[in-house]
Amino acid sequence: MDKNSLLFGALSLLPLVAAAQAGRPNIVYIMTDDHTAQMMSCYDQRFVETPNLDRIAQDGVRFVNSYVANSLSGPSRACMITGKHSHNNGFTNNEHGIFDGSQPTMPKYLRQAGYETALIGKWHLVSLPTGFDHWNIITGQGDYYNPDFITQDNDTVREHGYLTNIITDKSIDWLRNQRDKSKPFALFIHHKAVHRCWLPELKYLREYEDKTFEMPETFYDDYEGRIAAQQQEMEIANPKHMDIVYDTKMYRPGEQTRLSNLYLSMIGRMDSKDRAQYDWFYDSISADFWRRDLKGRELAEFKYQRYMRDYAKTLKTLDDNVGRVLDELEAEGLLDNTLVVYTSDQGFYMGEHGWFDKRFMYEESLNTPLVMRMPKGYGLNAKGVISEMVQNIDYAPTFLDLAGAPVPADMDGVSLLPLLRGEHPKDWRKSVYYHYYEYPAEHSVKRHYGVRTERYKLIHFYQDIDVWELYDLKADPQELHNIYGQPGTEKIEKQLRRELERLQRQYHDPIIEKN
Ligand code: SGN
Ligand code: CA
Repeated sequence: MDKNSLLFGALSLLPLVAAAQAGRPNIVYIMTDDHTAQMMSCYDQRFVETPNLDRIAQDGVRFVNSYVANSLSGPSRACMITGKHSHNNGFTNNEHGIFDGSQPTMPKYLRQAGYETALIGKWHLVSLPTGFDHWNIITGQGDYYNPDFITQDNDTVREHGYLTNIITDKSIDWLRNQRDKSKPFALFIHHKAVHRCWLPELKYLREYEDKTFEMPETFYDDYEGRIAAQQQEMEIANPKHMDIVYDTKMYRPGEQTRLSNLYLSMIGRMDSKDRAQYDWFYDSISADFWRRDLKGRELAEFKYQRYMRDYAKTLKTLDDNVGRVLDELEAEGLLDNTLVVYTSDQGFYMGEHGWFDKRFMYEESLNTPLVMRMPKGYGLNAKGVISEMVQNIDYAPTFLDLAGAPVPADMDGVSLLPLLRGEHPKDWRKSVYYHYYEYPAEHSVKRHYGVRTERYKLIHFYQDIDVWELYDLKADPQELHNIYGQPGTEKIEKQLRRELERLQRQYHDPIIEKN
């Protein structure tokens, strides 16, 4: 064969490759850590602007009833990747879990279906990733400044710069230079941002400094009628929970707190020039803070403002970086053939009930932001708000369905494609199941499971307590009044307990046998 016929042969294949690609949309899944809907302007306008995250929603859909199955990082990630509830994927809590990487997972099924798969950023499942053609993960929770990454050869390499930017650089490099361009791909971009302790990129140190954030109405909640809420350890005001040095950066030489050494080791990773800039910024705020000697509510409100500002700054870099990924997809002509998903591993408390952190089945942390921009040409014509109840166990079935691969019967989640097509199936789920396990542990949130319907929420806290809570979300959206056991609630209690049991049977949660 001469050169010309070789060239002709190659050219004649091109339309086939293009057709194959057109038939198989790509997936870009961006998941952040502890990012909550209150801090995303397409959900809530009170606090910040997130133009790039909102862009996804503007061009696509925004889920307003999007829930996790277990509001904690590792478990949530395991749910996402397996399409199964925690008891079925085996990773129930961060502290004692090791993800069994030999089990079938969504990226493995995608590979079988001919996709190229890549994972970059936070993994947090202890065992090394399986099912990805390419991966590069941060160590454990990772570091914002000069972070360490684990390579596919299991080497740990320190990178230079700010983590959120580095994760994006690596993702863009994979998209541009490393992937096999003859295959559809699924790229998982997992950020550490905006996880505690909210260390901003230096260029945004001054952002939000002039803003005074509105206090949530429930900031001074007294937890009456809610025993588990009384016993948590995640209060902004409590010096043993939110650390004045580590969390709010009010360091001064010689100041020793529970987490001050951890803080110093984290900021100690910075190059000396960067560190000087960082210190210069926080030192003056800190000096002023210590001079004022704040007490009581003044101190609590000072901590709240510092928390909100640092979280918002850290988020700003994240929003920029999501914009970079969208721009890259657009520039490469990939955007219209890609499902772009933006979500978080759970919601978070921004001072509601006086808290930071997550874990509870109450709204702020049960919810997680979820927006999607759909590929064109597959009939995924939904636009705007989707209000059906969805859960993070649905992502795996959705991606498989989109790839044209069968959804395994043992997955607990369901494909969201009908909703993305703009349908409103009559038999769509009317309730979601939740189960949180990490206790005793940091922040002291008791074990609990429960069911949420459109209007009600029933929770059972167990292990070293045995307490039920019931909320009417219509009458009490802030979940301040536990009406369990009150006269007049008998009927709804019975219905919800029945629904809870039905879900536990459907998902084979062994807890039901112990009840
Ligand atoms: C760390 C944080 C906690 C946080 C957990 C779990 N403490 O342990 O505040 O709840 O992670 O978060 S810290 O002192 O190390 O900052 S998760 O999102 O990864 O589940
Ligand atoms: Ca998290």
